[in-house]
Amino acid sequence: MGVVEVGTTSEVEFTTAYQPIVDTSANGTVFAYEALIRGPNGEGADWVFGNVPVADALAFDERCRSHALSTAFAFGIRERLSLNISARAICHRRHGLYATLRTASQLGLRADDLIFEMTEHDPIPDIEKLGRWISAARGRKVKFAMDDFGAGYAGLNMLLSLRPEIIKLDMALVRNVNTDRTRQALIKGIIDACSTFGCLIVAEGVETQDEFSTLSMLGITLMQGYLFARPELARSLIATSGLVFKAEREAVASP
Ligand SMILES: [Ca+2]
Repeated sequence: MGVVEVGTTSEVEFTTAYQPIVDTSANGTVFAYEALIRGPNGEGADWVFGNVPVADALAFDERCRSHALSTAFAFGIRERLSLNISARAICHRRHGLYATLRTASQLGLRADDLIFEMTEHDPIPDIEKLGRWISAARGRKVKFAMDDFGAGYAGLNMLLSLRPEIIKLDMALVRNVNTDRTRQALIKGIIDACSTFGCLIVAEGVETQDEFSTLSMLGITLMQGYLFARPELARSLIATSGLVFKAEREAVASP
């Protein structure tokens, strides 16, 4: 459990849970674990960040990524790690991307095993500057994913400007994809566009066998969601990994 003092009078307790992104073309092996911030009793990220003063948000966010790295290291998780970072934080000199890379280096974790999921809930004021920071980080073999693609501001302009290695289709696009031909057509178009620059696609929030089957038919092999595994704390992740993999295999074995 991490405890971070914020502001002058308060502190915030948090921990990290990990949810696998599975490769359904490889018997459901884990492609990466996404690190997700949680409260001490399993509260969601919004609850945790709701306790953090706005002025401390970037520093706290960086502390969360450090905690995710050190916890994964302590529990012997050696798969790729996918870390959430806001587009604004990437460029922050003190609490941004490079602070996280320094932590990874101190732990002996390889930069090319790290994926940064760019989240953005506000417009990006200077996308060219962001692109320069991302290009520089790619020199260290770091990979970037565009999070929640199809929701909010994570849209076509970012895709075209930043050319991420991975995009994560928002669960709003995935939900009931099996019964909605418009969603299927949109996803086909995204797959076509991404294939022109070698961008991988992850479907987020996959919950049913029917969604899984339709996404597979469309050609998506990387998936994340309750159908495969819920976010788990590192300790229980190790203890239940057999069950996680069993669920993945059953899902993959379906049509
Ligand atoms: Ca994410």
